[in-house]
Amino acid sequence: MVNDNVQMWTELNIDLKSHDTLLNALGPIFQEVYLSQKNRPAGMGFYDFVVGDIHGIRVKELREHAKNGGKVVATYCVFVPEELVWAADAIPVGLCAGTQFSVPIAEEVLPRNTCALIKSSFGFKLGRVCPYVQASHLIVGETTCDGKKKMFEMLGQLQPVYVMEVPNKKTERSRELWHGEVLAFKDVIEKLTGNKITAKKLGEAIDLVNQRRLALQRLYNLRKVRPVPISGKDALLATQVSFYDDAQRDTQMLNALCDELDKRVAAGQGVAPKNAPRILISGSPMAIPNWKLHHIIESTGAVVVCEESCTGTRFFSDLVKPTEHNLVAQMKAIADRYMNIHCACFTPNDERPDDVVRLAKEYQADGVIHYNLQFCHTYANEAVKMEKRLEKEGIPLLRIETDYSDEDAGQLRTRIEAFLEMIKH
Ligand code: BJ8
Repeated sequence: MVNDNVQMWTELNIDLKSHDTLLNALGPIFQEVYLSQKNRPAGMGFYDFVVGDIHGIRVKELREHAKNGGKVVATYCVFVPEELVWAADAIPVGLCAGTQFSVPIAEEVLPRNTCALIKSSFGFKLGRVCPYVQASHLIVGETTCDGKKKMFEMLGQLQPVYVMEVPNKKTERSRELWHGEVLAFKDVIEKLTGNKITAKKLGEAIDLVNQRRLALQRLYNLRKVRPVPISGKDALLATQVSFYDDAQRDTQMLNALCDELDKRVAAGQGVAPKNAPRILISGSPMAIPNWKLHHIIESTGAVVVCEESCTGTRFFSDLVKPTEHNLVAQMKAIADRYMNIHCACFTPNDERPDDVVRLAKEYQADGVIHYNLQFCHTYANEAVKMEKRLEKEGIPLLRIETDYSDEDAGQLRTRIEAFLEMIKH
């Protein structure tokens, strides 16, 4: 199996030496952050297996698909409508970009004062250490922020890239622009795959992705309970894996996990004491293996109960509304659903603070931690508004600005401990 993988990685033009260093570093981190947790649901065994074989079986499945003439489409943002990819019998893969490992590689080309997510993703390609990037036939970018826009231009010199234009406002005109972008994306995918997207195929794809969203909603609803039956770290991992696992299998595994959590809830069994401080995290996405903030928070005795982020509620809260099986209605329903993601790239984006207030109440959060990747100006600016809004609502907020390195871990721990002390009283 290991030799099979090495052969596969070689065929994908992976830098084996560097890749070994990456995988060897992941094992001990996963042991410390995940496997050391007590009282984990048995259903997390699947996710442990997925991480333990992170560049193995799933990449093999993608390769098999490609050998049979299928295409793999890589994405970085939850704005890219994956339904269209599935409907053309291609496989979408959300790329990770959550590790410090690839940041210095990217810094050889990109300005250092760029957000870690952008540097990490570019470094994966430049350093040839990610088999998912290497296995993809097309990378789909978007115009959500300036750093990404410019990075995609450079990425396009190394691999085929297509960029979707995400509008910056939520006006009628912007909605029309976005609808046009979704239609254009359909053409791009049809051309890439040679497959026509029919109403029947699109209907099936909408259902496939909606089912996974419903399973994630179910998981998150279980986190509203006190005591909470699953740690924030485990829930985050399950969400992160949803970005690249097979959607049908992922839905099954999520529902199996939720069945187990239902029993825990019925038995009043939690992963943390009933009175453990409950934290809602709001802000930038946390791509695998970015578990830094959750690990710090949960090792102080608090528990993360919700993430208002694109590796959280923004990923699955809205479904594509069911429509008649005709392409015009389906494409409109898809465009409408994706325009409803309250990313900080929009101006204004007043719905996001509303969401955070609502979620804090629903999840019985004792406090909110606003998580901002350094050099991400859109979220940094929204933090100011968020602070004012939450103050009005009497919800304590701590603003954190960080990157993927561990250099500030001690300082973050001290600040988080002080925040938890404050909200306990
Ligand atoms: S829909 S949040 S996944 S763009 S890369 S904006 S952190 S400076 S990731 Fe995002 Fe789509 Fe919006 Fe969600 Fe800031 Fe970094 Fe830009 Fe980032």
